[in-house]
Amino acid sequence: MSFNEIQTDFIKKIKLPSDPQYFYDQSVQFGELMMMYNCAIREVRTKLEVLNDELSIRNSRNPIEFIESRIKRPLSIVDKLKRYGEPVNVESIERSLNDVAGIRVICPFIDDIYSVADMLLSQDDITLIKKKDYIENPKPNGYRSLHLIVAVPVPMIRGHQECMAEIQIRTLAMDFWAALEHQLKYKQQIGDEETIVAELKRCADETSSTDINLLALRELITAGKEELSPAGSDKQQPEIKKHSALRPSLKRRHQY
Ligand code: 0O2
Repeated sequence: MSFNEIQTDFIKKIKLPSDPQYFYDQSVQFGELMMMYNCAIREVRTKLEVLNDELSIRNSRNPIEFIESRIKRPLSIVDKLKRYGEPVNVESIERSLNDVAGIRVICPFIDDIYSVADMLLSQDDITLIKKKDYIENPKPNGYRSLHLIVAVPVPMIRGHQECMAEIQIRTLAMDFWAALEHQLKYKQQIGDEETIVAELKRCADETSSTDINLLALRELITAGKEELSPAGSDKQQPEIKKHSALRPSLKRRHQY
């Protein structure tokens, strides 16, 4: 076998494009695109952290428990492009995928989800592209979360670049269920499918009831506190001391 034949065979096996210049150009562009998605994540994270600080002073508690983020793995990118029937190249990623940059915001209570979303979307430079409310309309398996696809301008040397990001906002309880369901079942073929799917759905519904009960409990406690506190007292003072851009809970987990 000649060297050329060996090279062609190798390229076929590892499924690399046979044109080395095209491959080189694509890998450079891929690196630049991923860097831009990373910057978009940083932009959105900073906005969320600032909002959390501001809302924590206004409401005397933190509406964000913690934030995670991730860049979609190359294999998942390829899978999704193939699923959409799109060619696997850098141009398709930018054109067809909205969730390469992913940010997950975990809130203590259901109403915090909507406060955080409203505050974020009221920012001048954030544009809502698509909203999927899986809390109003849970998925058949019980999955709940608010998904926002947003466009965020990323400051680059050649000017601002609009970049898409997916923001998933959910409660601690919704996150707990989704994390376990992701491990146990999400996109997997398993035995005794019917029973497991039904059990997971039951757990999701119970988790959702707990969310509603905890919100009612918080309202009850807040109403009780307001009744007990003397009129005119400065309720915000102790919370201002707690307020810090480096709250440990915001640093707890970083990637999903
Ligand atoms: P990963 O591993 O998180 O990256 P569409 O945009 O409409 O073509 P898509 O992308 O499936 O369809 O959008 P959707 O429904 O908004 O879901 C996007 C993400 O939400 C998923 O990303 C998951 O992170 C999460 N998700 C959606 N459904 C479920 C579910 O049933 N269980 C769990 N645990 N998570 C879910 P990826 O890219 O699929 O996966």
